[in-house]
Amino acid sequence: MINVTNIRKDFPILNREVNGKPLVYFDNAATSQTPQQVIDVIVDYYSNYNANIHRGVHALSQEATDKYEQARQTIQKHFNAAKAHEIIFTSGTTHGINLVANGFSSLLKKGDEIIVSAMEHHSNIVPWQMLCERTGAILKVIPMNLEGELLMDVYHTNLLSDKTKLVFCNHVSNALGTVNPIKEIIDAAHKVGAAVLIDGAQAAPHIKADVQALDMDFYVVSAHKICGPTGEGILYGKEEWLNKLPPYQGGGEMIAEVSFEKTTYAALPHKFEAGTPNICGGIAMAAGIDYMNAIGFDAIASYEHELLDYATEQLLAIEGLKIYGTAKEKTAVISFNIGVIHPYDIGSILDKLGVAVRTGHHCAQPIMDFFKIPGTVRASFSFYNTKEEIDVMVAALMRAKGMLE
Ligand code: 7TS
Repeated sequence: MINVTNIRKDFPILNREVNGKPLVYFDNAATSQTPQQVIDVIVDYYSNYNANIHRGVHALSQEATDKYEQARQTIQKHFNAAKAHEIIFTSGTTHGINLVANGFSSLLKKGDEIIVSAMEHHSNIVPWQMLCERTGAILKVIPMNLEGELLMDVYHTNLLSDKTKLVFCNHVSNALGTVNPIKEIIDAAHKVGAAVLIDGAQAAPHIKADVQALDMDFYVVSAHKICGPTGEGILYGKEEWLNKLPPYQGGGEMIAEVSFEKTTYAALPHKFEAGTPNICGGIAMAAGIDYMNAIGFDAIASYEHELLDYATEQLLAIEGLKIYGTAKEKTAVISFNIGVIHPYDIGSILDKLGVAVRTGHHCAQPIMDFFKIPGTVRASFSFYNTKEEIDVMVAALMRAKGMLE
């Protein structure tokens, strides 16, 4: 059970006002807020042991290195990776995807096929298109239905073949909230010998994924959606795949020996961690995960579903409101429009009333094209939100509708 009153005390930002109104923060799918426990970890790092890692013999460097490597282990345990060195620190989901896409440049040839889903964030489309341009590989798309569910029959029957080398799919769609059947996607891809990258950016705030049970080849996550800082994230990769991929960036940290004749690379995970990393970011990412685990992901999921059901019912009572993304399996994300009112106009009025929602195409233009709309208003909930806040949003929407219709 979630004690939301107590939890809200951990988030200083939730006390602030916006345009003279108490903040109602419903843009959690873009970035979650940060609890005091994580802010304290960041302050502690810069106040007490800020130093570069893996290279100094002095005390601060040792301390920072130990905390950074402990953070890797916390993240390893959270996602149940077999080995700590299968966790590569990145600057976020986008970085992780680009790292893998770049690595596959040397493993693909003309005519090989890559499959993506129809409901991807741009960061899980564009790097693969660039990979296709470099290699001559062909991009194929798993279509979806009007509920926002993937047409798995088409995937199994028409798309997968022995030409398929890679499959990419998000675990949860950022624009629709759909939870995709990733185990089925992964198992079928493995039958034809293809590798699978799952984009966990939107799943990580709601679902604790077990990378071994799901048999993932790659999983990518951003810290800033799970109570951690921006500019930080991880790529999980199976050891055998990470060993097969060439390094992404060259520089310090990622080498074993350097000479002008020949350079050899460091072992995992350092092979993919060139340069001074976001040390504090990695430590704070683990602190965010610890914070969420202390509440418990089962409790988080069941409370957020309560919010989702409540908000869905309240919103559908508004005349002319249409929800996009009505899959059976959803996280607490609701994308909607009211009549033909432009989502941006609704978002602007909501902002004046203290309610933060996201408007636009949510970096998922193909989804908007599919529904033939310019964008949506998206309200996304977290475990620190309340039904009272949903009531505030609904009242604000009624006002916006009255003004704009
Ligand atoms: N993949 C998905 C499914 C996402 O939702 C996002 C960010 C990314 C990748 C990229 O993550 P980044 O941390 O590297 O930027 N999604 C959103 C969003 O829905 N609104 O703002 C950012």
